[in-house]
Formats: sequence, C-alpha cells, structure tokens
Amino acid sequence: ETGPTSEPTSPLARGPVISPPHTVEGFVKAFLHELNFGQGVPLATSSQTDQYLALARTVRSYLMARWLETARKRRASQPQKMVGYLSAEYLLGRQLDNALSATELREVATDAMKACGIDIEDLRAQEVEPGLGNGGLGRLAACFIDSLATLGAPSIAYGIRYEFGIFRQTFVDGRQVEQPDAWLSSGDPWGVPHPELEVPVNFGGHTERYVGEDGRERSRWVPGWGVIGLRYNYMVPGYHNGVVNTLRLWRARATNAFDLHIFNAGDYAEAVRAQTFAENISKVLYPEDSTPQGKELRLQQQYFFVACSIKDFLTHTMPKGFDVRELPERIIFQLNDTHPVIAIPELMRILVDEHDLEWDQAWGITKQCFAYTCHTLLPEALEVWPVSLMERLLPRHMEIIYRINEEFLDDLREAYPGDELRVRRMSIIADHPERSVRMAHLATVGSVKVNGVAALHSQLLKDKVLNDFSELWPDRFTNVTNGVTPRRFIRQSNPALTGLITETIGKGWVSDLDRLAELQAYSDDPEFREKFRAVKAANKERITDVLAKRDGIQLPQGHMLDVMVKRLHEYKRQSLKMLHIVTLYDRLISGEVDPASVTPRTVVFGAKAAPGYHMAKETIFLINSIAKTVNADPRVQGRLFVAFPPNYNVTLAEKLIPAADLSEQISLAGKEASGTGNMKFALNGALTIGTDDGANVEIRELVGDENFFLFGMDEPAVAELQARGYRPGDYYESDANLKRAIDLIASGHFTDGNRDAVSAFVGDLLSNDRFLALADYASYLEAQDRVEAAYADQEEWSRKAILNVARTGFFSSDRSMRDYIDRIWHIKTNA
Ligand code: GPW
Repeated sequence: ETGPTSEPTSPLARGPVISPPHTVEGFVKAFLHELNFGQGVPLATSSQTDQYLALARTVRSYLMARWLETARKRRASQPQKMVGYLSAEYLLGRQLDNALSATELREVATDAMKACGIDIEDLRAQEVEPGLGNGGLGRLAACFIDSLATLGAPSIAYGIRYEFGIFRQTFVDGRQVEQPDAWLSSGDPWGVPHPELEVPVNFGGHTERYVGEDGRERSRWVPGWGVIGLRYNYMVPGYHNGVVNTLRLWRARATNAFDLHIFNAGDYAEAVRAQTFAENISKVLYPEDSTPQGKELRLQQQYFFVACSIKDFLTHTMPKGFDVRELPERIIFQLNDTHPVIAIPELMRILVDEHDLEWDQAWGITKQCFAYTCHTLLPEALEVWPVSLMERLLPRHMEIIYRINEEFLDDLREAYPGDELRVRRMSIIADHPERSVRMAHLATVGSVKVNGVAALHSQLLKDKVLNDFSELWPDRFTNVTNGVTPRRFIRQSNPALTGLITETIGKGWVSDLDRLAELQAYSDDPEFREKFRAVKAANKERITDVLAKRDGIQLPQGHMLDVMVKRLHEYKRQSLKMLHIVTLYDRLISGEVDPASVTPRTVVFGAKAAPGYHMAKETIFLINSIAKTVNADPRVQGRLFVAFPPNYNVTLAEKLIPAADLSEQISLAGKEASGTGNMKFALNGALTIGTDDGANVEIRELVGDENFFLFGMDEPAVAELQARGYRPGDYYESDANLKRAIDLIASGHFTDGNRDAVSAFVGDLLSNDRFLALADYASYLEAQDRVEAAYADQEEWSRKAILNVARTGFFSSDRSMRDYIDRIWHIKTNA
C-alpha cells in the first residue's frame, strides 16, 4: 500500500485516526454531517430513508476508525500468517443493530436520534438485509466472520457482491412466486466502494506452447475476453474488542479496452451489450441450495471472485516484492465447499506462468495454501463441471487440472498396483455420464485438511463420500462442528433472555459461551423458571406483533409454538411434518379425541424452494393448502393453527427463533451435514424433536437424552433398509394413522376437492419417497405425543428448556473458529 511521499508537517496528519467521539453530542454532529453533506438534505425535510442512510453512514464512520486502526496494527505485526475465507455466499442479515452493539454505541445512537426528534426504531425498520446467500452455508460464513473479528484473528473474507440476493418469496394462491431482491435499490451505506482499484480477470481464448528463455517448454494462456473486478469493503466488527475486519466483495464491470475496441468499430449498441454481458457475472445469486445446476454463468462467478481475491491478496495485502515461496507461512485459504475450488489451479497458474516457478515447487506451495470444508453428503450436491465447458471458459486451468490429475493418478497406481477401479473412482476427471471435473476431488487433492461440519457428517465423509481418499490420507480428514454467533442469535435477537442470563450469571458470557453452564444450577429454581417462561411469553408476543404487521397473520395466543424453518428440500422432510399436522387435524375433526384435552399448538413454517425444484414447490403449495383448511375449520376449536409466513430470512429468524418452544430437526439420518438452525433454537430455549442426524447428535449428547425428543432410524438403519429395498407402500398399508393422513390429502380435502392438485405429491410419496418419510412416520408421531405430554407439565418443560440453554454453549461459532485456528490454520490471534 502506498502512503504520502513525504512526512506530513501537521501533527494532526500524523497522529492516529480520529474517531468521532462516543458521546451523544459527537454522534449528533456526525449524523447531521452525513445527513447534510453526505445525503444532501436538511433534517427538517429529510425522509426516513435519508435518515436511515445517514445513520448507517455515521455508524460506519465509527467502524471505519477502528478498521483503519486494526489495519495499522496488522501492518505493524507483519509478517504474520492470515486466513483468507473464500465463500460464494454470505447471508449477513441486517447490519445496523449488530454494528451498534459491537461498538457499544447503541445508547449513544438512540439518544442522539432522540435529540434529533427521531425514533431509532423507525430507522432500524428501514434496513433491507443483504441476502447474499441461500441458507445454512451462507449464514455459517456470516457467523464465522463475526467470530473471527471477535477473536481478533488476522483474516479477510472474500465473496461476490451480487446485485440481487436470494429472491423475495411471495405466495399467489398458495404457490411460490419469486420476486427480485433489489437490496441495493435504496443505496448501500455499509459498503465502501473502490472503483479506482481495478482487478482484471480473464476468460476464454486458448493456450500456446512456447520455449522460455531457460529452454524449458511452457504453456501460456491467451485469453479471449475479460472483465474488471471492483472492490467493495464491508466492515466486520468484533464484539467489544475494537477490532474491525474486512469482508471484501467483488463486483464485475466491463473492461474499457473491450468497450473501446467495439466503440472504435462504430457499434455503440454492441458496446453497451458487452457492458451488460460483463456485469451479468455479479448480477444474481444462484438460488439453488445443495443442488447446483452446472450453469456456465455460475462457473464464471466462481472464477471471477476467486481470481480477484487471490490477486488482491498477493498484490495488496502482501508487501511489495515478497517471495511467493513464503506463501504457506503467510496465507491459508479456507474453501467454503467446492464453490471456490478453482482457486487451486488459479494459484498454480500464477506461480508457474507468472512467477516462473517449477511445477513441483509450485504444487508443493499450493497444496499448503488451501483447506477444504465439505458441507454435504448428497451426491447431487457435489459440484462437477463438464470438461468441455472448462476448456472453453478456462483453457489454461483445464490444462493445469489435467496435469494435477495425471500426477495424482501416477501416485495412485504406485500405491495401489493393479487396482484400476479405485484409480478411476478417485480420478479428478470423471468419464461418465460426461467427461467432467469433480471439484470435491480436486479440493481434496489440493488441500492440507478436509473437514466435515459435524461429528457424524465428518465420519460419514470418511466412511462413504470420500472413503478412498481417507484411506489414502487418513490424517488429512478432520471434523469441525459448526457454530452460530451468540451476538446475533442471542444478544441481538433475544434481549429478554440476554437480560435474564446477565442478571443471573453476570457479564462476559456473550464472548465466552461455555459460561452458560453456570445456568444449570438454576434449572431447579422455581423463581428462575418463572422468569424464563416470562421471557418466552414476551418473545411470543413479539412474534405475534411481527407476523400481524408483516403478513397479516393472527397467531392464536397460549399455544405451544412448533417451528420448522429451513430451505425446502425433500431430505429435510417438511412432508413428514405435514403428515403429522394432518394426523393432529384428523384426530380433532374425527371426534377421536376431545379437543379440550389437546395441547393447543401453532406450527410455523418458513422455507424457500429453489425456483426450478418442482417437488419442493408442490410441497409449499400443500402446506399452504393445509394451513388454509385447518385454520378455517371450526371443529379444530382453536387447538391447531398453521402459519407459513412468506420470505423467511435472517430478519424474521431473529424474531421467530426466540419465541419457539419446539424445534423441528427431522431430516433423514445421514443427510443433513450439520444444521445450524438446530443450534440457534436450543440456545434460545426450545426443545428439539429430531433424528440422529448432523449436529442433532451432538446437541442430544450435550443436553441429555431426557431433554431431547429423539425419533426415527439412525444412519446404519437407513442404509440397511435401503439395501433391503425400501417400499413406502408397505408402511401406508400397515399403519392406519398414516393411511388416513395420506388418504385425506389424496381426497382433495385440503385443495377444494381438487385431487389432481395433490396427485403428483401423493404418488411420489407412495411409490418413491426418496427420503423415507413414511418409514419414520410412526416413530415421529410417537415422539410428538411425548412432546405433548411433556409440555403439559410446564415446570418440567422449563427445566428441560433451561438445560438446553445451559448446555449448548459449545455451539458458539467462536469455538468453531478457535478449532479451525488451532487445528487447521495455525494462525495467531493476538492481532
Ligand atoms: F451442498 N449447505 C447449504 F454442501 O446450506 F454445498 N447449502 C449448500 O449448498 C450446501 C450445504 C452444499 C448446508 C448444509 O445443508 C447444512 O447441513 C449445514 O449446516 C450448512 O451447510 C453449514 O455447514
């Protein structure tokens, strides 16, 4: 980085960065400055949008002062190894609240707004959350960067500044209709753009062989076209520690050369089209979660952000003229799933083609600079790219991948003589059904460590998905169980519980979550239980208000709140939850049970379906149909209510999770890599009904069997049933409850008599049921009956809920990050 060319003469210019003062007056002054000179309006005529933007920019300036100071300290402590977190998604949620609480500015800001005649609550509601992620994977990245800043870890996070984030979900006649998420339309007050720093990124063209000065034969990339990456910095404040880290997101823009060339040819319209073409790269987040579509533009996005990030690190973060052979001591790039794995051949290309390193030396360096996190077990979620596409878009990278693979296969043949089957299984290039690059294999070959995201998942990775690799390199595989940030998901989202915890065990637990264990002693204290229930009740009132205002949904009062929020996916089994609801409904309307004896229950769903995922969209339609019917049926007598607010997002999660009594984590065992919603619910005092899957396993171990409602087959039982041959029809025929539920759906009862509207769904359930919902139905029903009985004893339920909070401090993302730091990255955190 360049500084002034001569020593400044004014002491003001030489001193540390001056933050606006942490006083109401100081804040008012900074705010009015932003409003008048940034936004260009006087307070008297300013709109709420003006005020929100000025407030956000004011808070940003306080952050910026710390950001500059953090950067200064980092420069002073060079050389120091850093982590570069590479993720195609960051599901950040709203920024204002988090920034205020991290910097301890909340009171000052609230009073400052009041002094200006403004209610800060009104401004808070103006913020549109940046939804630059699909679900768990993107939210995990957001939690991780919060924890890295809180731990003071020398780190930088890289990603894409999508112009449109995850679509806004609406329902039309019960069916999902997607609307564009124009999150930037009223400005981006948190982003700091640097359009002057252009990073060129190339695509296409071909490669050429040539003989270098040293007489060696080499390959060079002659690209066909390129775009420019523009840098946007977002500030990531640590909690009460003065640290502010960087999230650097890239935006694509057309190159001037590209334009100029066409302009000179006189085709104005064509030049403008070129602009659009380039800008498309960062236009929209692909809305598929765990089911990549293999679209060319997605590969362009991946290479675009990875190329920008590596180049940026090498030229801006590293000092000028540093020796690339020292890279492994200076950086480790963490690959958030396979989306950024093209970084491996990209670094090889830079070292070999641009820094003239020998192949072997370059490979020795590259292998040490990456670590890979796998987030799935679903075969359809493992990214593969057709060789033909790779060759067209990134011909030099394809060449490099071929060579990496050749040498890898040579090693394999030496290690396993004659085992050609194994060699083919492990190859980075697949031959069938189409020649393609297996990104998970490339990631595993090119990384120091490969980790799964929960204990069970990591075990299954070793035993199943990447078994050949774990046999070859057992030490490369490890587990780091996911976590969530307690700043956003307790302190910010649940102020009532936060207050109760602090008044009980004192301060400090927000950045030392194991201290929640001190609450265990209070689980038997009637007074504490009473207060704990009051917190839950207040949070229920709050979500009732939110849903009334947001969606016009009137939640009944005094119900058990049963919540299932996550992406809509067959393996997560929203359909199983639906069958349960239909059974509860059937019991009520058939007169089989006395409604007065039933625990009143409200079920809340939140779920987006990938726009092209037909079965998921049918499931949404059915849930809405069931909700409409159940909620309108007087025979239910207020004992059952189903709510499905559209557009579940981080903002809604923050209001909904703290109000929940029951957390639904009902995926088929062996399919949910971890889950992170499960952790948020437990930490907020909901009990889990769940399968032996993902991090549920660890939650149950920690909270104790008696405080968790386990049901369903475990993973070995699933494997065994599938090996025997699963026949869903058998369960339908032999379980009267199940048959009644399915028949009621099939009869058109929930779809105004229309059987055709449900026939595809029912047909699939009876003849296919890929995720064995019918096989787990009886067990699920039995567990739900246990839930109901337990809930009837509120004292006991409170004890269980308190113990859930007290025993799940392990799931802080601070612990996850410390784990990566100590066992994978080997970086120091005192920066
Ligand atoms: F398929 N996850 C996700 F592995 O949210 F890439 N999106 C994805 O595309 C993938 C995984 C991928 C989720 C997992 O499903 C969930 O179990 C896990 O808790 C989360 O990633 C964070 O690790």
